[in-house]
Amino acid sequence: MENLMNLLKEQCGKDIALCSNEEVYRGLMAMVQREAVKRESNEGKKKIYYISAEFLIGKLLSNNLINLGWYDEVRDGLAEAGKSLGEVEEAETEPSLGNGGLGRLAACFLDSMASLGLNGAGIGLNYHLGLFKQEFADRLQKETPNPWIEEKSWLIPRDVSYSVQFGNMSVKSRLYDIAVTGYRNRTNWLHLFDIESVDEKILGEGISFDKEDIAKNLTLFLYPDDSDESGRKLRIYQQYFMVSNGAQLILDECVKRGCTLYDLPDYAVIQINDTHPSMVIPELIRLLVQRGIDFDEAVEIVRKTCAYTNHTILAEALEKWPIAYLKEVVPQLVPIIEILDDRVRRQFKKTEVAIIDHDDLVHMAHMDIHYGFSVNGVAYLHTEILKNTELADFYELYPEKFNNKTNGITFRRWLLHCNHPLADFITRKIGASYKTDADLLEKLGELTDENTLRELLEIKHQNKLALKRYLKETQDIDVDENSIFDIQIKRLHEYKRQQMNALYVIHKYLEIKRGKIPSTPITVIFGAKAAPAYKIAKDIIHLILCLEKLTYEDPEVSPYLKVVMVENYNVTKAEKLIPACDISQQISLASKEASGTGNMKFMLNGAVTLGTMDGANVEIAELVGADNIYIFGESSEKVIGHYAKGDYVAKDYYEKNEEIKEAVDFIIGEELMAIGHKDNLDRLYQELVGKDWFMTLLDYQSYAKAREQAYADYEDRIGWAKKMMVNISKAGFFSSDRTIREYNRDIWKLGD
Ligand code: 26Q
Repeated sequence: MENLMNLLKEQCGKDIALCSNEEVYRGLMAMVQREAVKRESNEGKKKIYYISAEFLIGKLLSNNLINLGWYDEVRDGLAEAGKSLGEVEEAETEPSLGNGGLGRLAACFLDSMASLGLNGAGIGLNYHLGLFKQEFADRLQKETPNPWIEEKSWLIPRDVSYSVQFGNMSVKSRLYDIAVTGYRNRTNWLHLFDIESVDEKILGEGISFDKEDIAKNLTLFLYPDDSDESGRKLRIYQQYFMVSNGAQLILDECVKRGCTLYDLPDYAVIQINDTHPSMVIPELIRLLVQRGIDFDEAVEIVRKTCAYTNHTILAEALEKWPIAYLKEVVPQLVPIIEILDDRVRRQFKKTEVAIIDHDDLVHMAHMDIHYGFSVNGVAYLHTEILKNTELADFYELYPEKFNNKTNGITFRRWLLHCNHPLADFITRKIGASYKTDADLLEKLGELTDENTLRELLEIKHQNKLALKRYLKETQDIDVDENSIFDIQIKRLHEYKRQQMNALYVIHKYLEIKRGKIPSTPITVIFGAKAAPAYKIAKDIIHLILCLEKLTYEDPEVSPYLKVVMVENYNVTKAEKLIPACDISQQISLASKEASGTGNMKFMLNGAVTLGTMDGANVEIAELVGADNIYIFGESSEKVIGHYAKGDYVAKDYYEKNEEIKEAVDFIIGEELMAIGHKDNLDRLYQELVGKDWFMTLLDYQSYAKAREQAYADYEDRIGWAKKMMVNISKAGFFSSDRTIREYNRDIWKLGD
């Protein structure tokens, strides 16, 4: 006990009781970093490089304390000095180096790689401002910059620098490292590349900036708005900067470990996280040729080194770059891509599998599939859809390359750190071994006695109280801890159908106004950022914020139904929301959500899922059984059929169902018009009735029915606690340790 606190005192240069929370935070950060470096390792011949444009790592202090085994000692020592670790954590800024699921997955994977002792590293970019900060003004989303790098930060500057050549200039990079401590294990590194000339002074109003001035803006933001040409080109600059640095670093490291470059696949495996880093393929070929290797041989070396993960089947997210942009930004890659395309065209007749299409667009995913050795989806259903529908032409050519790796989450952050009461409860009941062997959670399934179930309910209640206090402090919102906490937190996208949740809220509101009172009050919580140029997504946020005001300020309604929209939803907020959730909303249009990972976090923390048969919900349903999940909506096959036939007509559902019509009409009714903006509400109404591309109305009726059933079942508290316990006990499968073991077993093959 004395030891760590003495070190901290030394570090801070005075008694802890006299330090500010910021001083304590910086002292602990320095101690963690020193220890992390001591535990550094780079053993083993072969190394996995996880290259990704996003690493949504969240705050790092507590997670590191847990992984180093220091947490309890530091928390208790601080308490003795009159300090609270929780308050010290507040001093840390959250790096927002990701948009959502894909970036958070990369962060969970780094944690698991280090915790399993794998020789691995992450490679990405050091965005100074990351993703925008969301503020609400006039019930609309407003974007502002989100600086996170302070004078003392988790970034460790290194003496590593590479030169990166673009069409019109060359830049010099600078490497920064963030330690990734393994849980009771060694340290790996997250390598983030940057340039020195980035200049925050080019910021204009909100998050606007001069997109043309690449030397000053290259790593200023997590890829910005790509709704215009200069935004799209900046994205290519960022991607090439990332992969060129990454490829140079990988080759240097491998050569240092004894690689001749001909045997590169024995020294390195590169996991390409979605298509954002796909240019690593032509870049590596270019560098190998530059270092004297014959072109054909270079292609084969790269093919054996690179593996691709697909995270989406949404057409707009599958990157296709105009060759003209590439000629301007990365001219040295274009002849290589043309040869790669030419070879594909000679070998295969189907033009659909070409890399460069007839509109001169370069299909990044096609390049990955032809010139990598593995293609994986991120949940069982998603991989099946890739094989049978989306990438069927490729599956026919290379069945052996396709494999599934169902996503996972790190239990260190998403249970041990975010939900101490539940983690302690589990330890009391089944011992601590589940912390390294998540499958042991199964043992909880045997605990069906009423006392234990009541303990579980009490933990949930305490977590709800904690969230209530947090919402009061941060947004001055009052919620009832005895209400049902019904939560949907994720990026705002039409396919995720926050609008369907909102329509149900309208329906409930109208019922209450007509005198039908819910047995238990309901708090519907949303958290979501919308892409700055995504109009309908922003309209949906507007609708939710209008419903927040409507329910909150109406004394006939607010005791029974409240809508809350959490501002600036991020990892830190997720950590507060998830432990307090009763019902986890996972309601995407079947076939569209590749996996989802929030669904897993909620389940692990004792929420019950209300969801469609989409993404990893399918596997959750299989594991917990029909009694412990609320499934509704049309199947992915039927949905894919509707798209193929083009036979879905939203208006038919609107006209035929009174409940739907009433809720949709309410969007442009006088109550909301008095609160909100006509433009936004009109546009949303038109979209729902006239288009509804993601088929909200198709599933509304079965959604409302399933949700009612969940609310009715909630009344039986012991019955509900049983469902919670089953969910927690079956969550072991979704540990990212399991996922990473599978990646290693089937793709990376690092050996021991
Ligand atoms: C593409 C082109 C231009 C601009 C931006 C993009 C872009 C940016 C981010 C495309 C996709 C993303 C992020 C995708 C993402 O987060 N996908 C999610 O990945 C999770 C981890 O596998 C899954 O659980 C989610 O289902 C999936 O939506």
